[in-house]
Amino acid sequence: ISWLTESMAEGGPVAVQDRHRLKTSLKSSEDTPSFTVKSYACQRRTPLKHHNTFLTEALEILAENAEFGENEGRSVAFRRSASVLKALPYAVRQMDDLKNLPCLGEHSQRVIKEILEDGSSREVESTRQSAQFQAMKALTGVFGVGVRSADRGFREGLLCPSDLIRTGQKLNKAQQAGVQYYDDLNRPVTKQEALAISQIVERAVNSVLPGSIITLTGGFRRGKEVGHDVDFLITHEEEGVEEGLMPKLVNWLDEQGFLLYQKTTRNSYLESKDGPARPPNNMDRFERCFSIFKLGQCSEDSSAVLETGSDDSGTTDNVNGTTRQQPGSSWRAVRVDLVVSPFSQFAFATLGWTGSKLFERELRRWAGQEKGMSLSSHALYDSKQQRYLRANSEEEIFAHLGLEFIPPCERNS
Ligand code: DCT
Ligand code: MG
Repeated sequence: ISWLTESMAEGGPVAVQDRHRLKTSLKSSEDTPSFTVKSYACQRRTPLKHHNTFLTEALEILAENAEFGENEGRSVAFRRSASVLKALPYAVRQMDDLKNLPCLGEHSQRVIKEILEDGSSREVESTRQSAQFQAMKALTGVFGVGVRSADRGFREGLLCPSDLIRTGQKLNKAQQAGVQYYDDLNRPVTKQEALAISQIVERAVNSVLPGSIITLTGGFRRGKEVGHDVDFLITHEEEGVEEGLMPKLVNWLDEQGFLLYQKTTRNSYLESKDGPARPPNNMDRFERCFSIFKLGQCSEDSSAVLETGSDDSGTTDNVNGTTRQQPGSSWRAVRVDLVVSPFSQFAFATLGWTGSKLFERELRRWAGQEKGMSLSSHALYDSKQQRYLRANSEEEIFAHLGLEFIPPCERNS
């Protein structure tokens, strides 16, 4: 579909202002390509840039608001609707364009209809402007503050991160770091910064366990230009030598002055012990380090990124009891997740850590509901055959699941 590739090549998601151009390229609903959309996100190709941003952003506000209210079912329903629209090779202009599409519930359709007819949805706009939504967004934007704590805070009258300090809330170490580096951590991490951090991580890993394999996962592996953090997965072909790697890695990084904060969790996954039962949160069983890196600022006119060593050259400023970095500082704080996986689980870990979150959720749902299998970031268990299915690559996992292989850049559901 050449017009699609053309508009993608021009760069940028197809936003509201591009709708007119798309309208003229597809004059009536008869011109809308007949296009079947599969109902699981893991059966679809979802590019990063698509044609319905004006609708998906609205639906995702409602999804986020449902998450703030801990209404998971409602949140997933809105996310699934948005995801279907992301996979369409055309911009939706009228309700007819939605005929035969899966996953579009009544509520989502009502919101879409209003946006198509009036340009915006009252429910979405009032949500966006509500004090509760804004406070929840600001408070959950603090590293270490989850929906529960944010909600408790809002009920006590807290509206923004500085209120956490002003009212003398008891904060754990993660939350203290979250408040301290709030501005930096809410500024998107660029690909250039992610690559600079990759170089540091490579240097660190290679000096503590030469021959290790390091993969950039998460949004950057899916082709995103920016992210909220940088995710790495580390392994070694010689099964077993990766044990104990994380503490050494963290030590190295810390000694070199790259870590502003870190918390490491041990690998608690044992196939023999855990069995096929899926852990409640499949992400938390690896040896994992949640960290905040201190990264030298990118200079604007060159691709070079200064690496900040142990000399403490960054300037800080104490504001309302929180330490804030001054604009123009020579370094910035960046969230980095490090995960170590045994080589035999590496394909599953790569698939599980590449995302998107919805794509992962749908893969697990597909495995369970359609195949009688249980998928995690560690393993795939076939309940009918009562055995684990081994895999050395993502392609093999898709094949076990009876799915067409979807490359990372098309997992942006
Ligand atoms: N993941 C998941 N389920 C979760 C959390 C994470 O399946 N509840 C997986 C999918 C993505 C990967 O872990 C990394 O998580 P994030 O960094 O939160 O997501 P991201 O896609 O990398 O987004 P961003 O670009 O904002 O970092
Ligand atoms: Mg990420």
